[in-house]
Amino acid sequence: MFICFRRETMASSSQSGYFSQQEINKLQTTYDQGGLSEFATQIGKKLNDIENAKLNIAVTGETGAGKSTFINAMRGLRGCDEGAAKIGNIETTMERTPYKHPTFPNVCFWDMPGVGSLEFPMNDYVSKMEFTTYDFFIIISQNRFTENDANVAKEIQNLGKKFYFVRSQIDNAFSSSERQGVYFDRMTELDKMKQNISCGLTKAGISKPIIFLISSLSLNEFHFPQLRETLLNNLDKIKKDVLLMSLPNTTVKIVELKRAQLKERIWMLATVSAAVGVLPVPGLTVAVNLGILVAAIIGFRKSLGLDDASLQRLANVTKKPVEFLKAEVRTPLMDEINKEFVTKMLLRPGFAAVSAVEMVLDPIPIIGSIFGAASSFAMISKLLTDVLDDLVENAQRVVTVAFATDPGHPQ
Ligand SMILES: Nc1nc2c(ncn2[C@@H]2O[C@H](COP(=O)(O)OP(=O)(O)O)[C@@H](O)[C@H]2O)c(=O)[nH]1
Ligand SMILES: [Mg+2]
Repeated sequence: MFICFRRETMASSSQSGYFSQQEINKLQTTYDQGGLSEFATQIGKKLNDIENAKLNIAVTGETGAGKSTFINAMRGLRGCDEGAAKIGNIETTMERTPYKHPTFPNVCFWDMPGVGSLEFPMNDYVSKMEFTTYDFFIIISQNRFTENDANVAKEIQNLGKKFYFVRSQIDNAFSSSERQGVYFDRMTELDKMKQNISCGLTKAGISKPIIFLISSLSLNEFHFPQLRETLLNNLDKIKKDVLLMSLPNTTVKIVELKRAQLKERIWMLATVSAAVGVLPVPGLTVAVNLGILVAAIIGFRKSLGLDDASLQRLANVTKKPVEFLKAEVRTPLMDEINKEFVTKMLLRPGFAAVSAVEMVLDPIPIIGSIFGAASSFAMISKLLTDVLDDLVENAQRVVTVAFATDPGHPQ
């Protein structure tokens, strides 16, 4: 059901994390002086900023540490997939290699040669690897972190940038103990190992190192979920948005986070769609920019990993037949989305009856006074909210089946 109205979900969209208080105040002045058109132009600029924001992530560590495997995991790829970083490759290059996200090319992971394999000193490393250009750094090791790792961290620290220590291949450490009949509580053991690493790094001069112990082959185990959460929470609003949308849907929680973030964009999309170059649409009582709506819906679908390529990648990584995942996608929103389709949705019986009581018109204070309840803005907000909720329901089902371990679902 996608044309069912949910009051509580509308209410939660009445926030505006993308704008600072100062920007919100400025928007009021913009509207007072330039009217709706200028106001909508400013909102459109913010949407463009979100769309075009880039995220550059540096991944460094010695050969064999697990850099390539990690870079693939973060992009939902296996080592054998097109565009994947080669696994087990003995580095001969002194260059950094960019690996773009397959769906969101604005997200780029940079595979850097380990410092230990270099002929040039640390200062040169910092400039050759263009340290100033990254949003944050991941320093990977499959074992203890070395003096080189600590030195790299200090350089990053000097630049005032964020870095995270990732001890990879932790599954190997556990399985070899378990094979020898040594069983322990995983979380307690992980804490102990983390404590050890932390002591070592502190001795090497890194205060309060942030450490995660992960397996790049198990995206929901060990510290991988915490790592994702920390990376997201340490970014500013727009970059957080960029990273979040690029994350493979490995948990229901990730899909839920995506919903919350996309919901915050709805009032902005509704503003530009109700105000920028609108033409009357036959049969509709309000004027809307259908092109913007079509693009928004396709964007939602992509962010929620429901496009064919993303479903195929998820099937590959979880070793499930892709048909299995596709069977969970049951919505007309996966058919061709075009202007006719969106018009039909807006013309559904009862759809236009959005009352002022139901509709939250104040994502930022000024919105309520610009648009009335029976406006294009109200209708578009409702439409996009319904669409988003429907797509999220489908994405939730997909992730549940993809990571199900019960015998009814082949592994
Ligand atoms: N079991 C396991 N193996 C891993 C993991 N990460 C990397 N590997 C393996 O470790 C080896 C080196 O990994 P690679 O990503 O090529 O390291 P790089 O040289 O730092 O890029 C390969 O054989 C990988 O399959 C992991 O998290 N778990
Ligand atoms: Mg590699």
